[in-house]
Amino acid sequence: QRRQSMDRAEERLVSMCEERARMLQEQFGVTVNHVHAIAILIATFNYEKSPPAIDPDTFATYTARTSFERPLLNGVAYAQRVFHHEREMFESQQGWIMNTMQREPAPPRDEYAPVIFSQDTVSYLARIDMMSGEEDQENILRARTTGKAVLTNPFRLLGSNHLGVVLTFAVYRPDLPADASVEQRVEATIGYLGGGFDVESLVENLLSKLAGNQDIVVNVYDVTNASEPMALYGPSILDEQVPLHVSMLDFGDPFRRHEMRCRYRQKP
Ligand code: WA2
Repeated sequence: QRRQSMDRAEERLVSMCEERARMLQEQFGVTVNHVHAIAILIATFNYEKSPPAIDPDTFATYTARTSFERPLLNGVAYAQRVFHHEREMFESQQGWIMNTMQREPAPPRDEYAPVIFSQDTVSYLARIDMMSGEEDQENILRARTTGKAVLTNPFRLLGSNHLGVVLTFAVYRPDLPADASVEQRVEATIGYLGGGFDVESLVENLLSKLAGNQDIVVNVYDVTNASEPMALYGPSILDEQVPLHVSMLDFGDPFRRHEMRCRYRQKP
């Protein structure tokens, strides 16, 4: 009798965890796909058209109207690749000076990634050289060599200070061949499109709508380095004795591993 109710409790934990993991992975996937589509939109409409076919207001309007397609993202922004020798010309054409994330004028470097378009929800990214942030810079470099969606380590996002991860796609000149080498990819890179997965508030909101939410504790980790899991979502765990179910998560960056760990709030 006792044995059977234990099995049922375990089964319920497994099914609640798997349901949540599938749902989160699904919402991640649709969000990544839509950001990918905007990257192609920019490559199509903003390359070598003079005047450019997308301006900051058009980008803000389009991204606001399509935000329902990106349910877990705090917003989307486009950073243009600017080389050092182009900086003076760029800044005088834009009529502003690029800043670092610390709100200081960007110090000289080989190249920059100033945000020229942003959704209103992340308007604080405007004019920031995204290469001035460690996590964003790593993403930019990995996005352009791979041509794939890339994610950062968990960190606290600008603006909200919520725990999350940043998604980046490189935007290439449309003449990039499908079988391009790494060198060709880097050379053909014209900018970067991305945004922050606000895991702390948007995943909370997602999970809070599910039945049985009061009964379990959910954590999400980046386990790319299996011996050093990095917390991405959920309360810190004190009681390690409670039975646990682990569901795999695939957020679409093959370089990273994520998992969801679920347990009952109290022993069943
Ligand atoms: N987006 C939102 N919040 C952030 C953030 C970010 N990056 N970085 C820190 N907090 C413009 O990789 C290009 C968006 C990065 C794209």
